[in-house]
Amino acid sequence: MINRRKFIEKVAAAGALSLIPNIISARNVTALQQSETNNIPVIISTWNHGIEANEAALNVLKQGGSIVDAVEQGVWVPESDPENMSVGLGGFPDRDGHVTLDASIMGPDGNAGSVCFLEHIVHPISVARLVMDSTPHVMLSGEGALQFALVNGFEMQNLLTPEAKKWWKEELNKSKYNPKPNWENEPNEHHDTIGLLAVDSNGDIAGACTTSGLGFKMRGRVGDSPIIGAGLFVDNDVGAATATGLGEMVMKTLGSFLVVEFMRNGKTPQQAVEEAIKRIINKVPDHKKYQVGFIAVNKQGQTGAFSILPGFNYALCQNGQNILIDSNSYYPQQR
Ligand code: SD4
Repeated sequence: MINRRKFIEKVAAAGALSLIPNIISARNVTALQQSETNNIPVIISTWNHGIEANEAALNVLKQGGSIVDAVEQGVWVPESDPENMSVGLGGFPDRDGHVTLDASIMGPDGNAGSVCFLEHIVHPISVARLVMDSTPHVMLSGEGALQFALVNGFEMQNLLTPEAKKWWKEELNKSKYNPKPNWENEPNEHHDTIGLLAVDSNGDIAGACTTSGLGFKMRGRVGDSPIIGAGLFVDNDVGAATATGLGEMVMKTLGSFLVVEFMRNGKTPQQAVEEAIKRIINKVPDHKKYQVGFIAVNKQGQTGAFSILPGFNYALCQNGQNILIDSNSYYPQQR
């Protein structure tokens, strides 16, 4: 994972000064949002890499692209970054050394597409989009998803970078085939899925979520990210939510759908994500050892973020600023 210091150094070294994030704590965000009268367009996404993804999504909107183009092209950025070890190229492999990808996308018309257990394709989000746009289905998996991608002109590529391979070999040496390696000690490591949500100036909403999933997972394991309602959910009447962290806990509570339903019933995005985290706390006995974070946005452009453990951050692009924010968490300290 690229930690925050490394990330800032990288961005600064690239001379991309406009991308250097202001890092602020979640407490200041409420004041920042309340002082604004117009909250849309807004783009919100998970983790450090969200800054560059938001920037790319915003550029699409500025150039008159659709909200679905914006979320898709936003998450392309971490998908094609070999240094990002949780998404697309360079993603952590499973315990057999294969990089297997999950992705999902939803648009304002309520349509959805996803792929899971997809190998060899750098941009699974675009395959998910094609499933959404050009098939009567919502989800394609594994070999079928790859076949569909190849028929439609996607090219196969080796996604296992030397660095990820080295990591895998080290894990092989030290692990006892635990599919959740080290998470008890490092709950924010080995997972940096990007979930990106956007609302355009018409109030139309879309979302995208893409990941290589849990590093060193069992072969064939699929997480929450490609499951509509778990890793991502969009309802154009209400808002959208996406999740990061241990997908098993999100799947057991259908987290993103839950967040949107809380918003439908009148909660703000912040109240909604906090309730969804509390649901996991109440329902999943093992929850203290593992991280889950949600971000959410409603049709008015209000946002929310919350996690089980500290260490989760997200990027918020709104009102001319693109800032990295530390999320509040249920437990103030790592358990
Ligand atoms: C998964 N939720 O496959 C994903 C992993 C993740 O940040 O979010 N990492 O369980």
